[in-house]
Amino acid sequence: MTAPDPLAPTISYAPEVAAAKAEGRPIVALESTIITHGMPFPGNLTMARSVEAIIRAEGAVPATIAVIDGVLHAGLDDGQLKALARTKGAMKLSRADLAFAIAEGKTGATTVAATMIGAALAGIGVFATGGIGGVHRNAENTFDISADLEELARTAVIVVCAGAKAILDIPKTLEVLETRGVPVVTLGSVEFPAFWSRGSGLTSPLTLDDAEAIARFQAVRRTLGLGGGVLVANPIPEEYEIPRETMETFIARALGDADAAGISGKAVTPYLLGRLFEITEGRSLAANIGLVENNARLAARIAVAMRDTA
Ligand code: PSU
Ligand code: MN
Repeated sequence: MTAPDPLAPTISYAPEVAAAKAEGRPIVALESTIITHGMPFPGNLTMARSVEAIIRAEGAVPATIAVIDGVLHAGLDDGQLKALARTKGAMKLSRADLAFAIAEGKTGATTVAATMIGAALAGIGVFATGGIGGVHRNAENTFDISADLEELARTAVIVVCAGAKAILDIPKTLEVLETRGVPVVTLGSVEFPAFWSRGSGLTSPLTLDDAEAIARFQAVRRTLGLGGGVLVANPIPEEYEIPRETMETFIARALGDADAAGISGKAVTPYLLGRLFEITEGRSLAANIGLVENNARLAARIAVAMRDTA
């Protein structure tokens, strides 16, 4: 037996994901930071299980990406999902530290950026999440711009989200995506959505009306050798929507609290998300779960359609 080659990235596939890969069936990647740092327990576990069930019901296979004790996983069993949902100690992994967690045998949850990397290594072209990281408000002073945006520019994975949270500077986020050549496509609306709200007041750079059109678009991008991802924005279902003006006052409070507490770096996004769940007394959590489920359904349909356009 030779020692494992540290330069060969090894992925541990869940049996269901390995079978889907072997048979060429559609697969949807899911991130794990939303579980460990994006939602409180037990809502995070409810969400993780229900999105997996939705993806299966659409005829695709879910593959939650995470690093557990130094092993990069594509697909977690229910015990692993439960342990991740309860843990307080997981690292939050992006491009900068994904390899560190593997090299050092750590457990870490993958952000949008690191999940895209894991998905691409695993040959998975679609990924569903809630919201992406972006340009933070006051970024002109803090330089706080999520590595998610750079990853969208370099890694060929379609990311389905519900737009960007208004804790971010949404116009600047769209500007950076445009500069980096990342297509932003809103499903069925000319307005870019703002996570809890169906609208942001900003025009979506592009609009498409169904999963098949999104799959075709990425196929043409691939043919042209363009590389990089596509950001698909799927507006929150009306039944879960929280009006923009209502959220804005809550966001202002959360931002003020973050400032007063001196929160910076990687801690900013998780802190703001946690404060908002507290301030809205769970209303934003129900909305968050509803929109992730909606995104999982669309991502599964895109994965099915991509198999047909491949
Ligand atoms: N926005 C959300 N929910 C989340 C996140 C962002 O509405 O859970 C998580 C995602 O994992 C995203 C990460 O990739 O936060 C971005 O963190 P940062 O801003 O530190 O790059
Ligand atoms: Mn940041």
